[in-house]
Amino acid sequence: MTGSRPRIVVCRWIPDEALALLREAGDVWVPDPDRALPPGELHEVLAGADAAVTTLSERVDGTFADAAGPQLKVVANVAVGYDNVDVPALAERGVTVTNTPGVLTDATADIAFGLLLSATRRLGEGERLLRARTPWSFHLGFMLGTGIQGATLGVIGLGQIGRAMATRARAFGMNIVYSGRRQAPADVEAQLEATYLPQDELLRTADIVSLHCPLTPETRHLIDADALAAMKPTAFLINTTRGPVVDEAALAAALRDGVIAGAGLDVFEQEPDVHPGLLELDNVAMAPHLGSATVETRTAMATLAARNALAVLAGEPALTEVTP
Ligand code: 8YV
Repeated sequence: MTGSRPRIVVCRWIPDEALALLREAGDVWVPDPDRALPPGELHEVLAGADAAVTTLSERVDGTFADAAGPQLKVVANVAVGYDNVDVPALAERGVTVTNTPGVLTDATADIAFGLLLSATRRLGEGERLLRARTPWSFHLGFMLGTGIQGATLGVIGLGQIGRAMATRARAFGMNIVYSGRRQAPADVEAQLEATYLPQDELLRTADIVSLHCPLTPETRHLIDADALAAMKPTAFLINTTRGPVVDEAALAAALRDGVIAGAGLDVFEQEPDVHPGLLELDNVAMAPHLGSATVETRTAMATLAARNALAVLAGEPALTEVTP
C-alpha cells in the first residue's frame, strides 16, 4: 500500500460509477481499459496490488496472485461465473475471491429468452434475408418457425438465472422440466410448476433445452454428440452460460445434419472465435456474449465488485464471496 491508500488494479474497463467508488478509497490503476493484457504485461502491472478487479478475460490463478504479491487481499471478479479463477489457489494465499450474483439474473434470462425466440422464429435468418436484398413476398408458407406455447422448456441448472428463464417461459405458456445437481425447494417447483427429471430424460422430452449450469470440470462438454442425439430432432438448444459446456464441433455437426432443429448461443468454446461450421448455418441464432450487457446491469455488477473489494480492504466480510 502507498501510505494508507490501497493500490487497486482494475484489469479492464468498468463503468465510471464503480471506478469512482474505488477512487474514494484507493489509488486506482486501469492499465488499458480497451484490451485484455497478455499475462506477462498484466502481471507487471499487478505488482504491489492490494486488490484486483477482474473480468472473465483474465486468468486469475496462483501466478496472478504471486505477481501481485503477498499483500493482495481480494480479487473481485465482475461476473457471476468464476471459471476463470482458481479459487483454491487464491484461498491458499489468503486472497478473498468475490463474484457478482443476482444483479445480472434478469438481463441474462432476457438474452436467453431472446435467443429462444430468435432461433424458433428465425428472426436472424429473416433479417439476413432482408439485408441481403433477397427477393421475397409474403405467402402463407413463408419462413415458418416453431411455436412455443405449450412446448416444454428443459432447464439444466435451476439456479437464479435458470429460474428467471423458467419464469419467462411460463409467461409464454410453456411447461417446465429441469435437471441439475439437486432438486429445487418445493416452493420453487410449485411456483414454476417445474418437474425435476434426470438429465437424460430431460434431453429426450424437452422441446427447448436451456443451459444455466456453471462451467466446472463436471459440466465441460455436458452437451456432447450423445446428448445432442438424445434430443428430439425438432428441439432447440439455448446456451447463455459458458461455451465449453457444449461441444461446439458436435453441435455444428448436429445442426447441419438435422439431429436437432436449431440453437441460440450467447457463448462460445473459444471466445471470441466461433466454430466456422456454426457461422455457415441458418438454424443458429448467435450473440457475442451479451448476457449481462446492459448499462444498468454492467453498472450494478461493477459496483458490486467495487463494494466487495472495498469491504475486504476495510477488513469487513465481502458481500458476495466465492468459497472454494
Ligand atoms: C459477464 C458473464 O459479462 O457474469 C458472467 O458470468 O458471463 C457475463 O455476464 C462477463 O463474465 C464479464 O466478466
